Amino acid sequence: MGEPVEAELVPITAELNDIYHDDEIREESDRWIRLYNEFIKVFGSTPQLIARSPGRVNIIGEHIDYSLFPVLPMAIHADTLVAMETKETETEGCFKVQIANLDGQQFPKESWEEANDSDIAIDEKTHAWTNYFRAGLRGALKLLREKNGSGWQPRSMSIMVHGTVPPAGGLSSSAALVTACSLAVLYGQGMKRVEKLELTRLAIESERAVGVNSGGMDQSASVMSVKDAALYVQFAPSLSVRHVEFPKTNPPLVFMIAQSFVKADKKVSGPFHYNLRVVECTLAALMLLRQLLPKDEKLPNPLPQDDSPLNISLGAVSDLFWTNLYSDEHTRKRYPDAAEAGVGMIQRLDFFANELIDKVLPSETYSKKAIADTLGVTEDDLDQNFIKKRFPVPAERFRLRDRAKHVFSEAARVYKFMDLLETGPKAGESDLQFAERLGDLLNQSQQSCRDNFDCSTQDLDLICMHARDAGSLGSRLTGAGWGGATVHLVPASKVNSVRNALQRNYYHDMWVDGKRLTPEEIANAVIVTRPGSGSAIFHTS
Ligand code: NG1
Ligand code: MG
Repeated sequence: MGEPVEAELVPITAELNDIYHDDEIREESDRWIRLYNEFIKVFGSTPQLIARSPGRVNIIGEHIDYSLFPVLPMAIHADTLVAMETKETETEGCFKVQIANLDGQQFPKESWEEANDSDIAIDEKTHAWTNYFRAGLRGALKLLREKNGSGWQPRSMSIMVHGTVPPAGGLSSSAALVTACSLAVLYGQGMKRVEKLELTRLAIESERAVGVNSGGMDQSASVMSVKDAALYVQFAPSLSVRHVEFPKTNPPLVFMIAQSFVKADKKVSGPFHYNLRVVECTLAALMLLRQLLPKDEKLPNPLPQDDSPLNISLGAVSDLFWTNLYSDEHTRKRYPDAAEAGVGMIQRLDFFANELIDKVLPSETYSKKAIADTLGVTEDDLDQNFIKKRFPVPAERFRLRDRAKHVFSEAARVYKFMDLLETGPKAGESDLQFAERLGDLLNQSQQSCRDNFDCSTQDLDLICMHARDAGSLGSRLTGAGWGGATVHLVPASKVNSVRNALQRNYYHDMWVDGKRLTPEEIANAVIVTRPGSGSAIFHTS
């Protein structure tokens, strides 16, 4: 296990092999040169820097980061590049922004002016591609103003973007874009020492401005990953990460990513999917808190006011329960079977998932009224503080029990997965048997995402079934779900068998957006991946 990451700085380099694995450099350097030349063609001058931030695949720990439980993603080599040049402003009191994309036809060029002290406007309704840049720009300017004092004036910026993370593909294209944009603005506007943790926090906040009440996993993986190591991310008591290497096994194990081509565009489906799950997990936490606390103990009042869903989280509630259990005779009496269960973190989480939740949240769904009555607040309080605040969701009923069961069981699986990585194969156990135990955890995660969290689709289930039949040891959706990508733990000797099975059974004769998939798109739909490096600044001059 690597050492915890202190206030490390985003690396500044002029070497592509600091960023990519050797066999990726050829295709990437062609792309970088194309971006550099197109920048000169469109803006008539050369970029001073290229900021880069990758997408990520989540190995295990799905939909638990906003409940403050640790997760295990890894950066992939697909990334967003942001080439930038800053110049003195021409007109006093404001600065100019012009932004283009290497895929000009898909993402049209925009240019506009901003007043020096403007709080960059983002219209969530337009879903403009530049909204992600605006989100990054807003966050970066806020930090720059804090650091430089109020007299500081931003310089005008020319930006050209190019991303290779498939949009709405469950590989965090949004976090890669927001993070790369924030990094480019910070560095381009004069912050020559960018701390990884500071950039990560900024990117997490910025991304919420686009209308998704997201957790912090993607931005953490995008910024803080290092080559050849997965990233163990903890959110409580504060954001911290550890680099995790995989044990060498025989046969060697690889991770494969398979796209479903089902667009999971969270900006559009948020109120019915992602943002609704955040509300359900938050309400489940409140209901648990109310019933796990002694009757006479009041809920935190007023109910938490700040934006993030992290103020009342399932992670915080379970921590509070176990602390109370050991310090409060009254709680121990009410939950006698908890005392002997909750010795280690895994036992505590399994106890919640398998026993406590069914007792405390027995109903399949809860109406707003039932929740309000249990909490001793009005339905309007719930609307104001959680259901309609900032990320409004239209739901009137909430599936609290199953969401909570998923979260606690998934959090336990992350700890189990980490334990396995740390201990390696048991005495007398073959590497393959050991790998099968890792794979089982991934399969259990997929089942819980499907049955308890309801964020899978039949396409994702189909891909996982065919991959397992063809030799994958563990297959699951990765990212928010509802489409997007899947991740598979596969012995190297089975990679072709899995790829062929998916091409034969899933991608064969497939149409996306009215067009048949080309052989190249099918070939790129299933990739072998490995842990890539995080954000970096490429200094061109
Ligand atoms: P995606 O949609 O794959 O980028 C989202 C959230 C994460 C996490 C996962 C589910 C955003 C930006 N990210 O990831 O915080 O909650 O879903 O584990 O919404
Ligand atoms: Mg995303």
